[in-house]
Amino acid sequence: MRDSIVSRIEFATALANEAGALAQDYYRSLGELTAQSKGPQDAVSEADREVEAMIRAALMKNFPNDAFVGEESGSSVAGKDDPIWVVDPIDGTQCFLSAIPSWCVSIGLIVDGRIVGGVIRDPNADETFVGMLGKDARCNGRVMRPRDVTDFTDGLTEVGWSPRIPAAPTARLIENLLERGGIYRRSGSGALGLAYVADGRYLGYFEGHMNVWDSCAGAALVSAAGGWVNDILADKGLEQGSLVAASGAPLAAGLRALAGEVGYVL
Ligand code: LIP
Repeated sequence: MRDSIVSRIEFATALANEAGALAQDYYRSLGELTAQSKGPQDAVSEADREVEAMIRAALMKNFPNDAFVGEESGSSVAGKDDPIWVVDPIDGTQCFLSAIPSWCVSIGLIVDGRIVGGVIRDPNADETFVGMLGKDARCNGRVMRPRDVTDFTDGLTEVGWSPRIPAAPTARLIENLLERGGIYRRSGSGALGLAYVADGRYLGYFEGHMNVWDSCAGAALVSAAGGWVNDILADKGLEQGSLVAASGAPLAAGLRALAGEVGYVL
């Protein structure tokens, strides 16, 4: 299976670059898109749907026995042991529709119940992040490493939030982070935030709940880069999403403590 994981990630890398170009075409003509609301702070347009359709068709053509989980088109039926593709065609949709260049294409791969690889494409910055468990994680071919700090005072930490969870615990977590001398940032794309942890640009990332298509590829990048990320597939995470926390390994205890103080158990 390892060879087939390598070939799948290689295929997904080229596909993510193509999908990023298609998304960017839509991004350049935002005025022609029709945005719809799926709920508070949860928008979608034909760009999301068309980019996901393109990714899904290419993956199913080349790997017809694999399963697919997509933000916009749902899940295909998976055999127990089938590889599963987990795709967010445009992560950071709210930013995308607001003409803020903080969004990406995210393609994750699960084999035998484990996240084994992922690709994140940011066409705005012309960066492609690729990670494979047991190999490494790279940004445009450069090997990535998370920061190896043990506290929050020497860099940025992203904290995400969505109306899927109560506001108070996240607000308190941000306050506690600032009290520790940390600096809070919110980009609007959890996938890109996790890629930045893998690349040492962020000290860490925390969000009380993310859907699996938002977090899968980013979790793969952090693990492949040698960082720490919680098990986002535990407790039905594939179906229901999960809390997401990631950092360099030395900061994991600090991030767990920060989450624990506001009631999130990691
Ligand atoms: C987004 C996530 C982000 C979360 C947002 C939204 P989308 O994904 O990346 O972390 O806080 O609510 O879910 O909806 O832009 O694909």
